[in-house]
Amino acid sequence: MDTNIPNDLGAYWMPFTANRQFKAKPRLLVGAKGMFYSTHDGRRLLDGTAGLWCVNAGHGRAEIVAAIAAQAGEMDYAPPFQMAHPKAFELASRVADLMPGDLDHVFFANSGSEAVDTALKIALNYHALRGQAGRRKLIGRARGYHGVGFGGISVGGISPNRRAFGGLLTEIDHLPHTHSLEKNAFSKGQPDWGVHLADALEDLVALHGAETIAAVIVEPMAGSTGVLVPPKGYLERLRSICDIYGIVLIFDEVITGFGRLGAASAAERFDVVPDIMTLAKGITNAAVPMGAAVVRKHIFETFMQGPDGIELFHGYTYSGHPLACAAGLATLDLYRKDNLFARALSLEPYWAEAAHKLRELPNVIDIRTIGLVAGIELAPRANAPGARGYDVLVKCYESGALVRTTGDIIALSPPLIIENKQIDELLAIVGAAIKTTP
Ligand code: PXG
Repeated sequence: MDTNIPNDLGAYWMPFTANRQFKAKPRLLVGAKGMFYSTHDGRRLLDGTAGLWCVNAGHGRAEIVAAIAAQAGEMDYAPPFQMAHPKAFELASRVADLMPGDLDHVFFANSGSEAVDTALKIALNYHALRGQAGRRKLIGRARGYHGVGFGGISVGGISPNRRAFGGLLTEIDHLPHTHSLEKNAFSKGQPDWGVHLADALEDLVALHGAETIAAVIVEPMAGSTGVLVPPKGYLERLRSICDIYGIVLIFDEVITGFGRLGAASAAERFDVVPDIMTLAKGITNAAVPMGAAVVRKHIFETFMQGPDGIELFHGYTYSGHPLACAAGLATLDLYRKDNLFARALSLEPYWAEAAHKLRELPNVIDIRTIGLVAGIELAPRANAPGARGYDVLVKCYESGALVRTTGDIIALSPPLIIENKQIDELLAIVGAAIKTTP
């Protein structure tokens, strides 16, 4: 008997969910430990997605639980405007230490979406402070996901999001995305083809004029829209074009931050330092919501040289919330103690091998891997895009693994504590689901 299902599912309007489909056949998670969730019907579910790309150190880590509990007892909340508490400074320093180059200053938010809004606003304000208020345009990329704020959906490149609300911000343009099923299917790591796609930024500069462009925002590896790995040389070229034209380069590292690609950041892995970086998810191992925008020294200093008084008219009631900071500090300690970023890197070859073994299965048209991420793309059913992917997701759930699908692309991103035999188990469940899904 499903004793754990609440008797009324009506009031809760579920996010990014087919509410009616779900409520007809609910899938409730009621517990989590290590690599596993437990379900309302008493089953164990191997976590193939680290929650939602966020529980990088695995579930229910005692050190994080203890840190949150202790902080809740000591001081539940402190206002962040004109006041502060010590752990916010400590966590900011620790995060800055982990990030490359002179990404030295950290602004706290509560989610990836807020981190993105923060980054875009900082970029606009930065130019205005330098007497370049004409730089208002924000450039995103097709198939980019930057959360659901008005800024994020506008620079994002997901058509339903943009069509619904994204047109409200008008000073927006987009680069093409970097994936080609013809040119770089079945790549392990960075594909060889596609560096030239960065030159589209030159075209946008020619079209709009550099003096109107504030920032370019990209995910170094696009996650939500199906694991799009940057071609070799692509991020470097974006960096150099931004340098030439004084455009602020923003890396949205909400997914890639904190070990997913085998380094503290994608910026470190790819050796390209953006001007602003957004973080969330793994910053607290998802135990308490938190996001952050990290900025380079020259940007921060521009604000600090402005008129005396409040330098940036921006902030949230819960910026640097004490519980989030406590969770963040305990999380960073765990990442270091367990050496999890290096662990992810060392697992990468085994992970890639295991994922690419599925390439002979029916309907598999691409597999792409990097770090502890795999995207497995299935051919869509005629006239029913996404249906095959959804069926695979449900089948995996029923046979003991949590996976994530976006349309017909299965995205896997397990906690970085995964063992080889669990990699085998995960890919076996996914493989069987693909094989038996018409
Ligand atoms: N930027 C990126 C790159 C993200 O992946 C956000 C911003 C927004 O973060 P918040 O915390 O506001 O949700 C994200 C979020 C998926 C999926 O299915 C991924 C996200 C959110 C929902 C679903 O891959 N990432």
